[in-house]
Amino acid sequence: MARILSALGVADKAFNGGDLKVCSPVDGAVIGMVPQHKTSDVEKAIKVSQAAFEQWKTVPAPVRGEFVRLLGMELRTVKDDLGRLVTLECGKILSEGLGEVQEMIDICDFAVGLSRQLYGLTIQSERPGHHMRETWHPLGTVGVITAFNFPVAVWAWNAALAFVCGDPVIWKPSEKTPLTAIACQAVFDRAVKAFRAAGHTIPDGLNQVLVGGRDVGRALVEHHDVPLVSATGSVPMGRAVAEVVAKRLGRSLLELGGNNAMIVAPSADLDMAVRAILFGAVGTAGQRCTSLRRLIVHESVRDRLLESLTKAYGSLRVGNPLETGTLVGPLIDEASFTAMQSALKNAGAQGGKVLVGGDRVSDGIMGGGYYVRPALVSMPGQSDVVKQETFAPILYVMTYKDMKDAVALQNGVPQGLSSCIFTMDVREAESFLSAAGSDCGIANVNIGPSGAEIGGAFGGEKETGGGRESGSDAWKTYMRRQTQTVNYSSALPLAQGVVFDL
Ligand code: UN1
Repeated sequence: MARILSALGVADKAFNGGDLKVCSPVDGAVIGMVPQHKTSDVEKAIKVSQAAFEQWKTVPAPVRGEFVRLLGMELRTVKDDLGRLVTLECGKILSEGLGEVQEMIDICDFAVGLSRQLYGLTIQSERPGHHMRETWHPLGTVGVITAFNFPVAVWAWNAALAFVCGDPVIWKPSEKTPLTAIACQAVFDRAVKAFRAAGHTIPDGLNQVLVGGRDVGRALVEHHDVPLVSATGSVPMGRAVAEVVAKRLGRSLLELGGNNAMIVAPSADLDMAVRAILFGAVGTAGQRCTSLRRLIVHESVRDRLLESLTKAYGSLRVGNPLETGTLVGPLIDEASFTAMQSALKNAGAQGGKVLVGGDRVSDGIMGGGYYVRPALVSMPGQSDVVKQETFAPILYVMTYKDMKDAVALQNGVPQGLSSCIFTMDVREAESFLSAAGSDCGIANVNIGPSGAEIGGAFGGEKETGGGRESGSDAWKTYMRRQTQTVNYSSALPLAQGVVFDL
């Protein structure tokens, strides 16, 4: 642990001697005692951030992009160590830890290109000798609140865009995963050094990490000098953030819970569906906001699909996420295990039947990790427990007769993040993607609901919060739009033909 942190350039005092105890979900061992910030530090950080903004907003966007290019280069050199640290701190298997760092590199590359493409518009004016345009300007400090399950990539989605858009970032990571955040700050600092060595100017404090609890998060969210708060996490957390930000008429970008479904139609390639279901439902031990939680399968293929799935579930290797061959690592902590057990109990009370899994795994497991066998639960319908997001590997299975009912089930939950259909029927596929189909922010055909690429806008509707991060034109949220009208004539005509002469 100490070796990885020092390889990443993290100073000893950043993870020793503090009062925030960080435990690895892999074996429960204490891997850091991190010093925490106080609410009074928030005000200081915002001051530094504002000063950074004054300078950074005047740097040409392509030069800001050059900084993000260097950040991407630094990330490439630390991919192995940072990926391993992600695994140690949040428990996802190493391949996914590395994948998360790759996602950071990808968004940096995307942002570099974007830095030359923050395009506005020209607009035809109704008045002679006038022209109009729309220009995007830097917005100001972006407060980024992230969850334990994607401890580094979600910061990168926000930060890479914020930096090219001309905005500083103040990052409040999950209290469960501060070490990876501190490591990212060290990587960031090296990119700053390289940028300066190349003769560029960059302000101090363009990115700052605030480690702390709810009070620190709240002070950040409440502050009127944080024009945008981008928050990832649970629905209750997002609701609280949205209320506070709305009260001061700030902008929030929310990426909250998902309750993602797959519809499996009679024509589906079942072998492929099984593979997609496995990655979707048990990958990251069911702790992605995009994890597959509901299977809506046509009654004619239910038995065949469940037979293959039960078999596949039975042979999943649950254990040390650092070992090759492991597909399911630990849950983040005991509370998560308890929540899973209580969801399974509720499912039973609501007529569900556990087909496989759900139990704690202790064979060959080290120390105090909470490892579970992913559960497959057959449900008679979409009862309350199915409508809730339980952040654990539970997959509820329901059946349908008519595609219309399947889509109604898919849409019949409060969350609206990701969705997918397995079918070979182009009518079914296109209907699912149509306005009358999936109501989610993400809708896929013949791939699972998780593991989105960075190029698309990421986020969802309803209780998922409506925000969009990452690719496409998500950058617009990080900038302010200005409509400009220029009169190059010698007259002063008013719009709408209004006459106002002395
Ligand atoms: C999350 O779980 O908060 O689409 C983000 C995915 C990943 C991101 C998940 N690219 O599953």
